[in-house]
Amino acid sequence: MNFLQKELINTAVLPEDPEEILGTAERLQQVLMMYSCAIREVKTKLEVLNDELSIKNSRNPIEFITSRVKQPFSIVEKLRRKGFDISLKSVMDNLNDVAGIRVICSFVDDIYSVSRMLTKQDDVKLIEVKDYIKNPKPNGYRSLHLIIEIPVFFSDSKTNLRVEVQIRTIAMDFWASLEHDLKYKKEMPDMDEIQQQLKECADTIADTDKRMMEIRDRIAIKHMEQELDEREYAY
Ligand code: 0O2
Repeated sequence: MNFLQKELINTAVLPEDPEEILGTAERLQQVLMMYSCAIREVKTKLEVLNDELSIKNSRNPIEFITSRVKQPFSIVEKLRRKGFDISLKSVMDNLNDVAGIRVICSFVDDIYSVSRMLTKQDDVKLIEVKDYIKNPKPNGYRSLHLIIEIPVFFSDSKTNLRVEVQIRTIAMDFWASLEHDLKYKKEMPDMDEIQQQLKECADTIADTDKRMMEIRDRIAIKHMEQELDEREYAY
């Protein structure tokens, strides 16, 4: 029995009957493999966009990309929490974030450019947008969330799979990583004060992200002016 099978038994995805265990574990392994292929496809799309834009604009809009396939115990926990059946069909029908990709951009306007360019591709179907940048969460969380669906071609079939894409700046990502740690520290006595400080940091980060774009644009204008001057001088 491998690690995945043990984990599935512990989380009750697998049936009690040992005869059925292998079949279900194999099917789950196959489903998770399909989601990991979907991630690879979306990552390739993002990398292509980044390469093209880096030549066009002489800078990379994407700093880095991370991804994960949701762990079986998190899948089961989410199905339970949302009141859905615990089955493979239910995973594919009801969960949008089994495949997750996080795209970290340099500037806020890069977030929207990347999102536009990805979702206008004709094999990408946009299912849902949550814009936590225009509408931050009360705790200060900012990020653009997209649920997209893409076709993935296997040996004898095509499957449409959903992928959650979270796009944010480096600073927003830094904030979210620290804030995420709070999730597991509910019993801290000074929780309110920490949450207040995190909210203030989120607002400062939003202001800094905005100012960084303004500075970038001023530098770009200066470059253009210098180039024009040099050309005039050359004539
Ligand atoms: P983890 O551990 O990162 O996977 P839904 O997916 O729509 O059913 P929800 O919560 O409405 O559920 O979706 P939403 O708001 O799009 O958030 C999904 C993910 O965004 C979360 O996944 C987090 O990764 C991230 N996120 C959302 N809100 C916050 C926040 O306030 N702080 C931080 N740090 N991250 C946030 P999971 O599954 O909750 O967690």
